[in-house]
Amino acid sequence: MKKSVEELTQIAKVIRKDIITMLTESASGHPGGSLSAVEILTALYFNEMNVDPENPRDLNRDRFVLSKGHAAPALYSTLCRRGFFEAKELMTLRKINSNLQGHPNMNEVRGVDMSTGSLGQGISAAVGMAIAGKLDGKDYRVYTLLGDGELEEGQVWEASMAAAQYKLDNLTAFVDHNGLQIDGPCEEVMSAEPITDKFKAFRWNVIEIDGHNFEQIIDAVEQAKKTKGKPTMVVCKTIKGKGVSYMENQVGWHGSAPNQEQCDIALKEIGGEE
Ligand SMILES: Cc1ncc(C[n+]2csc(CCOP(=O)(O)OP(=O)(O)O)c2C)c(N)n1
Repeated sequence: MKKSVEELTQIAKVIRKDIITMLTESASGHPGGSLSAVEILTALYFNEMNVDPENPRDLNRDRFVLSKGHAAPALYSTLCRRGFFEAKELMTLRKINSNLQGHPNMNEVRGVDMSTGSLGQGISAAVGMAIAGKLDGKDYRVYTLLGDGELEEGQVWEASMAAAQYKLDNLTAFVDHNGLQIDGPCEEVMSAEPITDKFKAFRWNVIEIDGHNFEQIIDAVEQAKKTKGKPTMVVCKTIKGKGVSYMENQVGWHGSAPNQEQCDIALKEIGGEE
């Protein structure tokens, strides 16, 4: 699927509105880090990735691992709008007996390639999938999305060393570099800076972009495909809570849901078609 930038922009609005309405309905969840990741997910699923909603376990499909699993609402909406399941299911987020639990479950949700939620583990699974692709002689690509707070996990750096060691040029990772984590700015809690230099030192190809700019995301993905012998890390400058003025850059919106009044304001601000 190759949607134009105009089409991607419209889809991103739908996904942002889904995130807000899902969280309002569930009265819990993570809006800030879901909203910062919307363009990255939209570009992957609606422009780049080879996936088939009719055959979600196709052995030759591209894989995506949401390593920052708490951004599940963004992934659920993206999969839903890409055709993996019906929109009415979104409103079951975090309810008892729903498939759409607070963090993604690969055994229950069509299109989810890895169960995540424990930060640091997703990239490690993605490395395993990329190694498997090489061993099986397949040409699928593996994508994974990490948070910048998540980079504080030692396991991320073990996975990164392994990815370089095994020359995983079929692996493209993104850091959602919104500068905030659960308790405050990453700089104050536990700085992973300089992120770009660290991944370069770990022998990755590293690209820095604006994570809300579709042209730059698509271009980075293409550059990654052309890079042979090493994995690519795309460090995406983003805004936590992007698209909702009262949530932007606010630590307090990491893990709290809007009420109905706040929901109405957010939906109006995001705009787009009804
Ligand atoms: C191993 C582990 N430790 C702690 C948590 C709790 N936790 C959930 S989100 C979060 C902060 C993550 O920050 P970041 O990766 O920057 O995510 P974003 O700001 O993009 O939402 C933490 C500590 C977790 N999910 N897993």
